[in-house]
Amino acid sequence: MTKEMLLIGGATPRMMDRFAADFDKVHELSKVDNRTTFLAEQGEGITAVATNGHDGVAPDIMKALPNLKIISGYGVGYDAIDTDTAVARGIVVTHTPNVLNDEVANTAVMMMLTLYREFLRDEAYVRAGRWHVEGNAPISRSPSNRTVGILGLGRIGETIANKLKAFDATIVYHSRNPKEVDYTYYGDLTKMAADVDVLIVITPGGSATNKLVNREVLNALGPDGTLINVSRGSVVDEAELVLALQEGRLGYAGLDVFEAEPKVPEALLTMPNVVLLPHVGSATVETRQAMGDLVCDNLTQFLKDGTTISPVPECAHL
Ligand code: NAP
Ligand code: 8YV
Repeated sequence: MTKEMLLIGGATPRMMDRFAADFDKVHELSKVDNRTTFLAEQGEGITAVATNGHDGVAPDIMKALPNLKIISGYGVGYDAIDTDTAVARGIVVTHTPNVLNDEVANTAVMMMLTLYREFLRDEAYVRAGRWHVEGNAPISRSPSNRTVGILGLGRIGETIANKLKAFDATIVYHSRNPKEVDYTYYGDLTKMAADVDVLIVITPGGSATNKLVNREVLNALGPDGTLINVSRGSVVDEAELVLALQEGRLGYAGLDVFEAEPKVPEALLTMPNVVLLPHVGSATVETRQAMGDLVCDNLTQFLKDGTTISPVPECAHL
């Protein structure tokens, strides 16, 4: 039987070389003219899919691949993949945990530092020649000694907490279950938001966390508070976030993720108190290479002996 895989989204040349070494045929969805015809003609032969956190696997694709055995995801978040259907069909879903902890944590911390020190404002001040004309730029606020609440103290959340020790932060956290750590646990997210300077959101996306950061939480964070979101846009009620910033009920926001990427609410684009990034939390050469290697390693191992290195928890028993 020929080994055929489907690539959804892009892949680096290094990944393409690995796919070519492991499979007889690599179908690239991005190069397909008519998706319906392609799926009808080729669907039966495809046993493996490589995809990313944004595209996942759409229901029509899942349905059109009756012999699918493995979905290898590029990214740790897999909310765009229907794991219930995968488990029911015995399809293993894998993801890329841990290899990106450091990078995503760096992104969260850098956004926090940027917002406190107003480096984007100050950099623009120099470029616009205002230093010459207007003299010294206005001063900013110190990021040191802040109380930081982490919503989702998992692999990345703990890495963020460790990095913030260098800034003498007091760390508190909220998740569904308390962990064996020295940080103070809050069972109530709104209460935690009221007690912190900065709320960093780093839970998974999906229905369980949908709009967890709502109007009440944003109000509790308050006019001096900072919201950083490096998880998924769905975790924050984006319309309420915009309103809170517009009405001065929330002070600052650092956003790497949005509800309907790549769409960013128009109102945010002109706000000086927000930092907006195009979902680049893990986007460095080094980390993306490690993620790509893990995507390929999962496929290679599966082809060899039917096991995988990093299945998502729902598929660990398969
Ligand atoms: P993880 O180790 O599974 O940690 C997730 C944490 O969220 C856990 O502490 C979990 O604790 C908590 N959590 C889950 N559901 C919750 C809920 N309903 N309410 C409150 N807390 C909840 O995951 P990770 O590896 O740190 O990754 C986290 C997420 O970051 C990913 O799923 C992905 O969406 C996002 N991410 C974004 C980027 C980016 O580029 N911006 C990059 C990588 C990852 P409990 O189970 O105890 O609740
Ligand atoms: C990736 C991510 O940018 O790991 C995740 O969950 O969101 C990011 O690392 C994304 O998965 C690639 O599409």
